[in-house]
Amino acid sequence: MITDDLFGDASTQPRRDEPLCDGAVVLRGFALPFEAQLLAAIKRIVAQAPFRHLITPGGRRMSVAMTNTGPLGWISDRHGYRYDPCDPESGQPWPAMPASFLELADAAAAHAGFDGFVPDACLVNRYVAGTRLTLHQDRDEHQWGQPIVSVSLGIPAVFLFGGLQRSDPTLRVPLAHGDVVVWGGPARLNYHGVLPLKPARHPLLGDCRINLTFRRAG
Ligand code: MD3
Ligand code: FE
Repeated sequence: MITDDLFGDASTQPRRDEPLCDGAVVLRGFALPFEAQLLAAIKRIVAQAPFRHLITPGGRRMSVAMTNTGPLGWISDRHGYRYDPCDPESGQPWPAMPASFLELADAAAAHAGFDGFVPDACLVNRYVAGTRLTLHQDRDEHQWGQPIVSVSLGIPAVFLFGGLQRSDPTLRVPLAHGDVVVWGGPARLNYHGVLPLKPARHPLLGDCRINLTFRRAG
């Protein structure tokens, strides 16, 4: 891949694909060419729909701060989890999905063998030191035939990838700035989570990690 040398850190960490299991692949550094556009777009989204800590149906405040972009946004409150076209904080539609987001999600899905991925929801998760995401399944989307594309930006995290039962053993996958994971087919309903983040600093994102999760929800 002749583009490897064009992207700073990527020249010491060449782009490579790491299959995790049947249907899941890590694309190291795949988002780096989109970095500037993604960060500018995230600023615009957050100005319109600020990060907030959602409450779980059990009444707990999530340690991850979230917002959304696209026709549908994932929300949680005391009534349960669901996708909604409007931000409950403002009553307004979620900010429109930026073109750079759609381009990256489509390119990553196609690279992993899923042609024609058109996400209608992008959950934007913000982590700081200590933030974690406990093991869970993503079951709120009806389109289980469509992949999920996840983009990691900022400080590193360790992703936990389990099986179809919560008690199955988990694989630990370190994810760095620019890494993209495409989850499809058989891996779509596997339990997964994120270990508590260690304090760190990233030159562009400071003390946080931002994860974009693209889905077909409607
Ligand atoms: C594997 N987010 O928002 S993204 C989530 O880093 C979520 O913010 C994590 O889990 C994060 O629901 C992980 C990667 C991911 C997303 C969905 C999956 C992995 C997945 C669905 C099935 C299997
Ligand atoms: Fe998830």
